[in-house]
Amino acid sequence: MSRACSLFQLCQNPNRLLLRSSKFSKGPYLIPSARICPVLCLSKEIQTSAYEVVRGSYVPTALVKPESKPKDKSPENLEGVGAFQKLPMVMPSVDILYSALRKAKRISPTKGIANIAKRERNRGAKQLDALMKELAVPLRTYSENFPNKKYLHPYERSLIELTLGDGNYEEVLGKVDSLRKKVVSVGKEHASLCAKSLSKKEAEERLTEGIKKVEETFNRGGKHVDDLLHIAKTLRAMPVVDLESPTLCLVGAPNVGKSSLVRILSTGKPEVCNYPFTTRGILMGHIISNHQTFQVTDTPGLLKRCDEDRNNLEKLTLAVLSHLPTAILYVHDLSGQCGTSPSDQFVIYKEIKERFSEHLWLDVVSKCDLLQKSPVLFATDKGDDSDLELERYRKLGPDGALHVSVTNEVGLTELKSIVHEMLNSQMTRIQVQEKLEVLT
Ligand SMILES: Nc1nc2c(ncn2[C@@H]2O[C@H](COP(=O)(O)OP(=O)(O)OP(=O)(O)O)[C@@H](O)[C@H]2O)c(=O)[nH]1
Ligand SMILES: [Mg+2]
Repeated sequence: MSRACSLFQLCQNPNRLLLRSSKFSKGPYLIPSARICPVLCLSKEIQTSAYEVVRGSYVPTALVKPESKPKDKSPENLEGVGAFQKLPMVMPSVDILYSALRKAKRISPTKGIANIAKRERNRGAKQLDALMKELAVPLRTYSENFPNKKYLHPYERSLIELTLGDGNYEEVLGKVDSLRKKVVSVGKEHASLCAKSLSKKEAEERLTEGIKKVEETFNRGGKHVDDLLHIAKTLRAMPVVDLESPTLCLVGAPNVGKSSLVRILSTGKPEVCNYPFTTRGILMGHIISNHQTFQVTDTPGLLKRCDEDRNNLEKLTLAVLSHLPTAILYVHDLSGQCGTSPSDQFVIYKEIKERFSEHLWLDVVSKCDLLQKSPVLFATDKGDDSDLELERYRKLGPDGALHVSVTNEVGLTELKSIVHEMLNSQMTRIQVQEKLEVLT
């Protein structure tokens, strides 16, 4: 028995399906009733644009309203972030189909039709029309309420591209919209056929056939709705950034101890492990001090390579630095433990410092408990001894860098105090920027 067919039959006995689909009845799939209301309101607009009751019969009308184009939704505030928290809740495709079938089966023929054949074709056309509408309305809501990527804040645009893959977001939305169009077209075609039936038997057969075809059409594209559900869940889980709160961003090569410091400095509890790229996304923690809230962002590590060769994790780090007004805490590990030699870290550091020179900046040398004898030389470190700046870097890190150890709790009080000062300066910068924006 096909999935489509079984769903149709289960509509006669909904309890069976409820048991099977009970995994969707809890957790992230649960749609709050407040969110359902707009869908129900919209449904009237889509319903029966191509059919109307004429002298007790349900027949196609020539007055088919042209389909209004889905709105190219631009958010009210182009500069803001937070679009992911406003994404519509997407229902699993199987739930949309089941709910649509159940509602369609409840539709009765228009009252007062005495002729049995007329009554049956009226019922059939109305049920097919309702089925089509119940499937199309949620899909239309998704197409209209998932924001167009081009109107998002550049940071959120980068998150979409780097976490979902370039073009994937638009592709899935496009497929959901073409599924809607197919369902509408097949639904209308079969409702129209049903409305032309000459006998009760023929109307019943056409109704069964129509439902089967609409179900098959929907099932063929149901995967795209489920993909969209997955996308919405992924994006909603992204950390929420407040552009008006000062933010500290920890940057450095992989495995240098960034996450360990985020755990010390903020409420954030990122995973800490002794291998590169433990941190695989942007993580957010907070510092709450004197009624002020600051944000702390942990980022994936950066390797010594050109931008074209960078992986999406490294690109996420660069996106944070490029698009968010952050102060930078740059972490250097000169102990040899992290896997990137001090010489390579020096190259990465110089590049990032030059690129983001306008950011407030603090250099920290981590793991100083391991630095009894500096510099720690290891096989991969091919430093050029004639470069004095590099020599100094390999011994002590950049000029003025603060040496800390999470393990031995060295330098942490001083670090917290400098970070606090830096975030206060960042706050002043944000306020000045806001004033300038008001004036221009
Ligand atoms: N000895 C010593 N080890 C440390 C110190 N800080 C961190 N580590 C260790 O260094 C390793 C890497 O630490 P993480 O904080 O995960 O480093 P990361 O920079 O966030 O790593 P990625 O997320 O992979 O880029 C872990 O095994 C930590 O326990 C320290 O002060 N001293
Ligand atoms: Mg980390």
